[in-house]
Amino acid sequence: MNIAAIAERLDTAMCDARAVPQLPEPLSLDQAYAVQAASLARRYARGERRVGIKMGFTSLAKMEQMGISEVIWGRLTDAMQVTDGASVPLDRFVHPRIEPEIAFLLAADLPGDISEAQAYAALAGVAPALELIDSRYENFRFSLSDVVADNSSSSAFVVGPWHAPFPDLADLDFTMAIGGEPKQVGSSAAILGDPIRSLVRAARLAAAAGEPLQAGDVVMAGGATAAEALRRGDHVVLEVARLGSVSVAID
Ligand code: OOG
Ligand code: MG
Repeated sequence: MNIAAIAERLDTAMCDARAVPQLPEPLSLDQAYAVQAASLARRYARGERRVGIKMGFTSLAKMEQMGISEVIWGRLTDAMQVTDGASVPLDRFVHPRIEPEIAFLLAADLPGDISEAQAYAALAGVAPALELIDSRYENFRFSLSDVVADNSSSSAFVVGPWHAPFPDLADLDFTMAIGGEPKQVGSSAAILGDPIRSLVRAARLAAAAGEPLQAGDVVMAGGATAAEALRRGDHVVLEVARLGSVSVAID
């Protein structure tokens, strides 16, 4: 199967919310990112706009849950963004999960090689954020190249109120509750020791792919804890110390 055919298969699985088998032949990582780019090109052709990127497997909790220990990234489009506090229909997804994250809003374009201080200096805002991931593969099982080809399970994301950046994001307590019950608790320290490091990595990966991060982009730093499966009727609230909260409901 060629790159375009695999991209079409994964894009159709996403549009129809119907799972497909894992890829029959293992792709190289470069081929997997080429599939991702080709499947995003299909979305852009339908009128969607790239608004940023998401990082994946930036915490041990996520690596252990999915059995993958390499940092990956995916593209975010405007159609994936859900308004804070809104509801999303469950049938838009195959088998969605939710995870607590931090989002960055960029005030400046970023080259590929930046320091943590440069990353902080480029921030327009920081926010608590929820990522709704959804694998297009049966049983949410995949290899590294499978998940990269599938836009790193990107599906939807919710960003809370933007907070003015402050230069110490390394140890903020996270509590993600579903139906009022705390389901995952953790700290921003779980994200590479300090989530700003995820932005440094994001800048490098995006630039290496020929799509450097730009002013106005949103970067999702990656799940700080394991993800939780979503069910119809769930109301999910994430509270992050000093940043406030963000929520979403599943219809
Ligand atoms: C892959 C996406 C990982 C994260 O925050 O670590 C990710 C997956 O778990 O399906 O989004
Ligand atoms: Mg994530």
